[in-house]
Amino acid sequence: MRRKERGIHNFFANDPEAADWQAWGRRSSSITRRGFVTGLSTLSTLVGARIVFANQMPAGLIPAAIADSTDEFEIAGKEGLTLLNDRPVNAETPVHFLNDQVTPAHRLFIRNNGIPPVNVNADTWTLAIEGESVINSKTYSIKDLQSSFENINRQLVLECGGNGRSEFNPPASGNQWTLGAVGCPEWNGVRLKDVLNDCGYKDDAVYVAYYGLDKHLTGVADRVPISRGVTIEKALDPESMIAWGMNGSDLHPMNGHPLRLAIGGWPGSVSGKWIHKIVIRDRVHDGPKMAPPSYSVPCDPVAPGTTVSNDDMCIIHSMPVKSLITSPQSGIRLNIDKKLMVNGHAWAGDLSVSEVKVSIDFGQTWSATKLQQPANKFAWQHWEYETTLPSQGYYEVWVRAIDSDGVSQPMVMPNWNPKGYLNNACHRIAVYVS
Ligand SMILES: Nc1nc2c(c(=O)[nH]1)N[C@H]1C(S)=C(S)[C@@H](COP(=O)(O)O)O[C@H]1N2
Ligand SMILES: [Mo]
Repeated sequence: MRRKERGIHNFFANDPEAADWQAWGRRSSSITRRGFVTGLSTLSTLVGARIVFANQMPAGLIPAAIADSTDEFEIAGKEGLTLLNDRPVNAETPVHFLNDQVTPAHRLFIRNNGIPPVNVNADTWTLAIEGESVINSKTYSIKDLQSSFENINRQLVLECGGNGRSEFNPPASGNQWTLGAVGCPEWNGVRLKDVLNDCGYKDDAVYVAYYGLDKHLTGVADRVPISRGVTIEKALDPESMIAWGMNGSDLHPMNGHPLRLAIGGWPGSVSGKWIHKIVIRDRVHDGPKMAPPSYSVPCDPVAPGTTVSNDDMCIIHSMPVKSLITSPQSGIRLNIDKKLMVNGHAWAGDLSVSEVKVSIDFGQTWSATKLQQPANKFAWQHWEYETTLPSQGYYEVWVRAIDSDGVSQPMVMPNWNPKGYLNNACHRIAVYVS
């Protein structure tokens, strides 16, 4: 088990040299490993204000505002998330905090490839529709979008393609997501399709892609951190959205405020944040992190550890079937006379979930759970199960979802791939009965 706790003391104790630069801008040569890269602006976020005399602060000083805390790092409005990296900011949600049927904004993971824009003004923000295959290029303000097109609200699963990466062996580099780079909030916005139709597109349109206003980590002005897209068919799906809100409020700054794409069922990376331009392409989009090996897996399965050439990699479309036990929290202690209530969610990319099963005997027998229909297409589905455990001792509850094509989650690691995507192995929790 990897420790996920990254308290400030821990951070300074483990690598004071790195911590020093990360906190105060004194760069040492040892800062290339994966880990915490806390810029001064992040430290300001942590203390909750700009540090006025920052350049006077002694090297290695832990700000008093957070020195007493044994908490993990926290991002305003995202309390309880586990920070994996803070330059760029990447944070995942502990599974038991995903128990809400509709994920609240403060429980939604953050996956940034670059530095989010600051001083965002939603009133002056614009979205341009361009590209080789557009008929009439147009630019919309957010108010234009709100008043010109039908406003819709949809619960759509957003899951990073690399969710579950930490389990792959040999390990894959990248954010070591465990289970919590997923959520299903309600998005508020308009259909991407309606906007594309308003501009018109030629017969040769094959891809629709986004550009956001986040900056590249190198700071190079016109270098784009990520620009991905989906096939025209997926873009025209009536559930694919341009969203300005989440659960009836503005988007959180880390989740794309003031405007983003919300495209259910495909890797989260296609749901561009802080979008200012959408391009209708006559070819597969060629933005940064679009082509293999990014968000791609071997077209045919390979043995773990195999080197795969980019030509043999295929861009991920639909995500695979998956499920979580969001209650109880793993490690729960139960009285022998008490019923065990288990519940969670299941989702299946472009498909729906037809069955969710639970095992309390390491997969020898499986019982059906009560499974609900999704609130709308591409929303996750809630399931629940009640049982009594036969005697005192240690148990594991395993959950397994089966999609509408009859394909099940695997018990063990699915197809190993060089970048560690699409881990949909079954989730399990520990239960002690006494
Ligand atoms: N502009 C922009 N859009 C982006 C990203 C990004 O770094 N920049 N990250 C992508 C990735 S990889 C994922 S998984 C989702 C994460 O969305 P969230 O941070 O709102 O959870 O946003 C996608 N959209
Ligand atoms: Mo992602």
